[in-house]
Amino acid sequence: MLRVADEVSEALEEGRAIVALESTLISHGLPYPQNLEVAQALEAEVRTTGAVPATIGVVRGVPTVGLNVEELERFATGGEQIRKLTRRDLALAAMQRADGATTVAATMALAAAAGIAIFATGGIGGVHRQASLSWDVSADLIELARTPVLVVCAGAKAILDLPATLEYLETLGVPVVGLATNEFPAFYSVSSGLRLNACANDAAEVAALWHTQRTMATMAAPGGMLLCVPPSAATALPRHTVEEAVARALAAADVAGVRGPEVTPFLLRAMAAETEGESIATNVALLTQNARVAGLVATAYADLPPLFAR
Ligand code: PSU
Ligand code: MN
Repeated sequence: MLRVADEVSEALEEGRAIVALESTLISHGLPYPQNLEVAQALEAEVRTTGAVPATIGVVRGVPTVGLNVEELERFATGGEQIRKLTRRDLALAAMQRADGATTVAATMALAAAAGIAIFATGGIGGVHRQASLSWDVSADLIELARTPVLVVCAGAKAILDLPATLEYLETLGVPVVGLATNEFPAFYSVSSGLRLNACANDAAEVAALWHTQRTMATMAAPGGMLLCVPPSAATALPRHTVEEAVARALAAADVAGVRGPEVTPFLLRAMAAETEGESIATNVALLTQNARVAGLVATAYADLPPLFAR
């Protein structure tokens, strides 16, 4: 039911550091060939910290933790042949032996099933703007509430309603921690104006906090945690540039009548067009940074005493 790459299962057995990576951003979040380059660069970045990368997806129906080189290439070039799978889609894809890229929600579920506790992505899904009309709230948020995985991200994607996303995470009991910041980053931009109530100064402090949460799992905190890393100032985009592009991207989505799982990939493509590719450069830079941070946290976490249920 679950295929774990040899390198990953050896690292699991030996209690070494592992970082899960998702595949939706490869198949549906970035254009080819940047997506393939990024997929490989993220794995390389994790390795520089001494941790083992495990890119997750569903290969011909088999949930796979640690895609190999050929599979990464197929996921990067497959376009619409590769489904976008969130948690609800996993069983159907398995039964139909389909290829599918996993979202943050589905990647968390499969990482936890394999015993991996740390995961890096770009921006999580969240509460969409106008969600009070569309009810479009990403399954990523609910997954954070119930699955014990630390997700390293640059906040929620800027196309979303960020204040509502933060409120909803609070409702769900998910800790949102800033890395050396007290502010929720805005994915393409450093600043959102939204305050966080928890800040960790470095990777060791994040690992200690995450380890503490895991030891308290049965009494108070069964789910995950969000670590927010602001994009580097050198590659971040100004907020007003992003907001203008988001407004035009949302208008285009409205005209095109896009709904459901298509909304996020459509908006990301529209953002790239509106910013003449700048949003892609920012997205790639923050992904790389998050992979490195997750690797550092994972190596610090691996040095802490093992838990009963890791
Ligand atoms: N981060 C990126 N690019 C992406 C995504 C995240 O930098 O494409 C993906 C993630 O897989 C996330 C998904 O789970 O977008 C959210 O989709 P939705 O809004 O349909 O839940
Ligand atoms: Mn959605």
